[in-house]
Amino acid sequence: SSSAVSRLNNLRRHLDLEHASNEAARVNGAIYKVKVAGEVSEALSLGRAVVALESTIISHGMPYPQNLETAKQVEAIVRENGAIPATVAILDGTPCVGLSVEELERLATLGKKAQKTARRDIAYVVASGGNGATTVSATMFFASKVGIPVFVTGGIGGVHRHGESTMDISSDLTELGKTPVAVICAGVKSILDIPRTLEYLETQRVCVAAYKTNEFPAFFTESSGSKVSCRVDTPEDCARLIEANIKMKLGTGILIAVPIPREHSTSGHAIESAIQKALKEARENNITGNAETPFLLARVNELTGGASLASNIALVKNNALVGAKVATSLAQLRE
Ligand code: PSU
Ligand code: MN
Repeated sequence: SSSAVSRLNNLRRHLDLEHASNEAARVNGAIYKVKVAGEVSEALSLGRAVVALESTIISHGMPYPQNLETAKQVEAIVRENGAIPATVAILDGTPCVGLSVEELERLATLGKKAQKTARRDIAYVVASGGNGATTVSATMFFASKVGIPVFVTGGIGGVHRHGESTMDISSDLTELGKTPVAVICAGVKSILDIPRTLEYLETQRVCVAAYKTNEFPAFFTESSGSKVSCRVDTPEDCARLIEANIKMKLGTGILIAVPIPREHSTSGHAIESAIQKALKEARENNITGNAETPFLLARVNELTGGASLASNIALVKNNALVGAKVATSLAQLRE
């Protein structure tokens, strides 16, 4: 049957990958290869649904112990909805796709002692045998490498406010321009410049879809005032979009923006004043580069008395629910 043929093809692709990574990776006696968890590799070889998850949100995006609790709950939601979770991180220099509970605990307790690992940082963390928590750009790289087309997170990086002069533009956006993985998020935080982020994504040729809305969401709130050109209303719509992108070999990523459920959104005014204050503090204390996003996230949380963290946790869980359904729809479509 056609489904048996497609399973066989999946298996073949999978074996090729393992083979290629073993061959190509031997340099100076060290084996530079990606460690794929058993259940993840099995699901991939059988063409079953897998959802990739990032780890900077654990180490730098949330405080302990909420980070660990959330990471475990997100994995549980993915499973309850028919997919296998694959959290990505670099542990002792080895890139891992799919972590055990002990490994999640290790990352959560390391917190900011883990290295925030964007795409540019991968070689250094691997070469120095370090512990790296992967951002959206690095997670996309590994998801694509092992053949996971769906990836769930909270929010992605973007063009920072005043990015037109500082040139602080997250490599998440360029990675979306060159890696065919669908990233499911709640939009972009208003610590960033949302209209410029959308302009930059267009330049990078990225399809930006909004889920059950025509407007791009702003992470803590449903609306940003910016419209998108693509609307999706069901997991099946998302799966067809992802499949079209793969079949057409466009090579670019897809951003699927799911608005925060209304009952969990934090009042726009409270957030905006906290963001203004945090941005001013960042400027006064000269906090720039890859330290800026973690600083702003932590300060906005403190200034809103934990309200922003509660919203953040709720929206990540909602994204995990949608992402798992998208991954299962996609697996069905490809049978
Ligand atoms: N936005 C959030 N939470 C996060 C991040 C962004 O609401 O944890 C993390 C993600 O890992 C994202 C990274 O990929 O920050 C972007 O960092 P930068 O702005 O330095 O590129
Ligand atoms: Mn940056």
